[in-house]
Amino acid sequence: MSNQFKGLSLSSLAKLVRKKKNTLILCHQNPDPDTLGSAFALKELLYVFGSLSRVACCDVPSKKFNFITLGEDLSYHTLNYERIIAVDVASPSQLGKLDFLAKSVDITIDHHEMNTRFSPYYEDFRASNCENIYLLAKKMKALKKLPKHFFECVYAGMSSDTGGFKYSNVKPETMSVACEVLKSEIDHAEINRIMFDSKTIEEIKAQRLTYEIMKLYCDNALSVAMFTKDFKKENGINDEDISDAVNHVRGIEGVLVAITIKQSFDDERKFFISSRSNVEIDVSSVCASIGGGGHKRAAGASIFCESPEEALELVVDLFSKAVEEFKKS
Ligand SMILES: [Mn+2]
Repeated sequence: MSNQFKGLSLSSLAKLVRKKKNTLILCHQNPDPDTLGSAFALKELLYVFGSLSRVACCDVPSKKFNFITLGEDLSYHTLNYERIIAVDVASPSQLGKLDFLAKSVDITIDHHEMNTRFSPYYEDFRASNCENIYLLAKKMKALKKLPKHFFECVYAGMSSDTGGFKYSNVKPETMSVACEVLKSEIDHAEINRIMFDSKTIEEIKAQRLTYEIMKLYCDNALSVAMFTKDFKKENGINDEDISDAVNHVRGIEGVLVAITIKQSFDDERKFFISSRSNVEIDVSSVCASIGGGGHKRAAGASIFCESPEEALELVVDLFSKAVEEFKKS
């Protein structure tokens, strides 16, 4: 991993962010509440210091997250930005179709341990990147000047990346930040209801289908659901409807690692892999071995294969090894 860029301290980051500049804020592809929350919280923070900004993402976010995006259009427009900041983006490939902007990124603010440091960066391996934005605002003594929307964004990212504060990434310091954020009197229950307890009919249908197509390997310790392009078309489900599928196949007793494989609609040779680990199996290093990355217990990658069968075989082989090694240890 090339280390040509230097890491920034929180105070040097604060100094840079304080400078008044038109800013483009970049989110990662398939945007989740942490990247969106980081972007819109940062936008509010920049506004306090007189900088106008626009948020861009290669994919259209789910309408569910309108409380974060305020319904803004996140498509990229070529404008004269004086600064580009990427948030919750671990590598250029995570920018998807906007990856051509990676070279122009001035600052990356991230929390992924596998960050490739493709620009000058600030990193703190917090449970969510939104905590980094909150701590930046605190460092800049801006908390009292920020609107409720800032705190809603931060809370959404924190709750989303911790699965509602229940994943292993939750540390005492996570709860300390959450405690401070809750003092802003946001409606946290409503945010959680929107993110976790409200599903479209298509998502419910996709959930049922996920259990139907799921296969188990390694004596039921590895669960895999493969969504081919044809299967998705036949059943009228899109990738957004199955964004949570990996968590469904993860929730089966005895499963140590859960995987979903999604064939791309645009390029049938392309397959997106999402993986989750219920134990001390580091799925980010498995994903890194095929060009992906993420967190120890939640990681992803994209691979190219000639057929869904080939993709399935490759993925099952790779993760079976990790599962078997863990069982032996
Ligand atoms: Mn994140």
